[in-house]
Amino acid sequence: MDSTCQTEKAYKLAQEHYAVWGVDTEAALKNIYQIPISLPCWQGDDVGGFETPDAKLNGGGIQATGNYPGKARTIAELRADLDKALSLIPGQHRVNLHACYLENDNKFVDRNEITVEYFQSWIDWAKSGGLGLDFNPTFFSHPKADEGFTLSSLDDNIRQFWIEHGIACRRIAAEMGKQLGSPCVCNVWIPDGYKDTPIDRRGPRQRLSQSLDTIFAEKFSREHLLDSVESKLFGIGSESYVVGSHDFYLGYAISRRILLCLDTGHYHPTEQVADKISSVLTYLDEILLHVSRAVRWDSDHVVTLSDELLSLAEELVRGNFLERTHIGLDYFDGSINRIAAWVIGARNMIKALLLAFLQPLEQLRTLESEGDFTARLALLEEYRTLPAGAVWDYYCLKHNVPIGSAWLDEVRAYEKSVLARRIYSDDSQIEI
Ligand code: RNT
Ligand code: ZN
Repeated sequence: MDSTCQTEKAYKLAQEHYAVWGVDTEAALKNIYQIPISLPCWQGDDVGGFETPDAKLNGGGIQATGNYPGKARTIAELRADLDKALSLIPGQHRVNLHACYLENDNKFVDRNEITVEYFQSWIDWAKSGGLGLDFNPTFFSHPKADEGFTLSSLDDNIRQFWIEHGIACRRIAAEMGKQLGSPCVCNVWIPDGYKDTPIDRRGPRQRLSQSLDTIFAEKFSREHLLDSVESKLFGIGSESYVVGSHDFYLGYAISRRILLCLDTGHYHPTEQVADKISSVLTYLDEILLHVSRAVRWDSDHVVTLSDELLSLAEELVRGNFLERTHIGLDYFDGSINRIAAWVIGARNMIKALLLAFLQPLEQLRTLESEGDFTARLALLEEYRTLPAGAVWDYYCLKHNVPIGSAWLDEVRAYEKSVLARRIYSDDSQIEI
């Protein structure tokens, strides 16, 4: 029996198995196909960007570590790498760009002067690949962010510069959404904060609120642009105080009717983003998720199929929140093959959603409303070992992407024929 036949046969058995529990596997597969995942372009080059020939991540309280060979050196390489990754991920997805990934033909243009022209090639590429685009202003890796403050800076000139950047980015994002016929989520994350205990916690937050209001003053159609703000607990060098905290942005997003971005690495280790969703969506129309994996700190490790990821997906499915949630991945690991990093994280996100859709929700809801918590727990635990893998394999087969770990062979082949030929002048990577 060939492998296609085997996959189909295993799926049929799984389908029957799930039907006994009242779960329709076909419906689950249809559902997950509707959910785009936004891939972080910055996983492809360790958050370097292409603003200058030697651009690299600098400051911002975040850090990409690892020196795995093959990092994209140009926008063309980054797109080729993304194309490769996307070909190994079932479904239709999106790419999340940062402003520092502009195409400026080696003529430096500062952040407050960028326009959509510098992103037209990205839009054209996305259009030809049937992809959506999301966007982020870049408030780090810039001399005007070196003091650790941007939109909340005491210095009027610095604040004004970053306000102009925010305004420029929203215009770009709106145009991306317009040209691609799918709203672009433009997410504001700033690194502002203090290493040590501040005297004035209030001033920076007031300035941030005012700066944001100025940035968001221009109105765009929600069919083109969705504004979002992202909080954080702490960063490297902002351990004691972060201006854009969770409480700050929760209040801001609710009062301004914009999206709140919940990054799974930005909370206390025992806090669960899954538990926050039903609270924030009581008051907000939509949210953005930055699905990440924090290991001891906001380390932005590749997303794995962890209990945390599963409960996040379960919450989205159980609460019927998917239509109001934009899912983006946010990590950057330079210590492994970067294309594999995209593929692993995205496939895990989709798998988690599939697992959530394969749960016997009606039955579980009934048990809960009847107060039968014993059966609720028993079923949930029995459910963990049902043959979801066969359903997942069939989904991959149906959407023409490699089944099981076969995708890794393709990444290895690409590594040999493409990545290994990339030579780095600054010796930052080992030549292979
Ligand atoms: C930083 C935030 C932010 C960044 C990206 C690169 O802690 O999570 O979303 O990861 O903008
Ligand atoms: Zn994030």
